Amino acid sequence: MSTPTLLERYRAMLEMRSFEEACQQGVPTREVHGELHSAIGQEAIAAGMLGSLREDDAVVSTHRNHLHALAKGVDPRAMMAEIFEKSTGLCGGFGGHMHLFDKRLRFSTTGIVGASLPVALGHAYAAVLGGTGAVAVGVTGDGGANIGSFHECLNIAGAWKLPLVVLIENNEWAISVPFSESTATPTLAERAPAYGAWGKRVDGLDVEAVTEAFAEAVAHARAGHGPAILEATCYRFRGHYEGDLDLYRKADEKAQRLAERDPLALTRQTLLDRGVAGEAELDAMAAAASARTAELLESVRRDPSPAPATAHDHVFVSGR
Ligand SMILES: Cc1ncc(C[n+]2csc(CCOP(=O)(O)OP(=O)(O)O)c2C)c(N)n1
Repeated sequence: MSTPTLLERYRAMLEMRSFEEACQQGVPTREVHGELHSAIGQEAIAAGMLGSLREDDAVVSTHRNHLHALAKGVDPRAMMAEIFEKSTGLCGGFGGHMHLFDKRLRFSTTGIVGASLPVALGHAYAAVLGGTGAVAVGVTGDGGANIGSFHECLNIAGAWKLPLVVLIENNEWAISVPFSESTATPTLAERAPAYGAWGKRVDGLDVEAVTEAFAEAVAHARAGHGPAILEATCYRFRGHYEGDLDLYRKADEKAQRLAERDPLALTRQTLLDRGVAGEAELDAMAAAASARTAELLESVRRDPSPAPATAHDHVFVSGR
């Protein structure tokens, strides 16, 4: 990757991390209700999605969804307002962090594990019927890859050569269940031949490697060759949700991963090693990203909550 591009990806990763950190602030203050799932430690995967997708491509994400939305180009202000349950949010503050939808950009999420793939499959089928050349990306975790719908969707996508890209974020844990104890094969990408799919496992901390592999997966699906599975390895830095006591992971495992597997620290080191930028410039970049996000949060906090009279809006039965 050319150095300006790596620097741009690094900037995107800084923005992503500061976005997640800003969202965390709303949990103890009770501005954000329900479980907030942070993707800190997984930024290189979302940043690796940049540059490969068209506006009319669909992305269907999971409960850990903020960074995929940013990668798809969803407006960060409208997203943060939704997460902070404001009427200015993407869904008027009714959805909250697990339900971010942007119809124009074909971005959606689901809190139901394994349910992102059937929705993405529908988008992929619609793209074929409409002859649009669009692809659909279905994101899942390693836990979600063991749900029946994963196999069903990939099988039919393979049989019908649908443009489905399955992006697996393998962060080693599905809440308290380690990947090694729940999965029959050492990797998930090696399942690909069973579905007639393209498959690759990539280091999800290496933004350059992810960028290249994601572009390859998208190109495969867009060319009409059928589905692609990209498994990106990473580590979940935070508890499953903010507030999770996280007693199932050993303290030394977490400490080691945090010290050695931080994608931001690794990318920063690459930029320094290649002489692309110096310490001071990279520090300034990080400070600018934090300042921009702090400003965004401050502005979102001034927005109104949805009016109580609208509580029954947007439901199938009014309840009145
Ligand atoms: C159908 C269903 N079963 C269980 C849950 C509860 N649940 C939420 S997240 C999660 C684990 C998901 O693990 P993984 O797919 O690896 O994603 P990660 O949280 O690691 O990003 C579970 C079991 C759910 N939301 N939906």
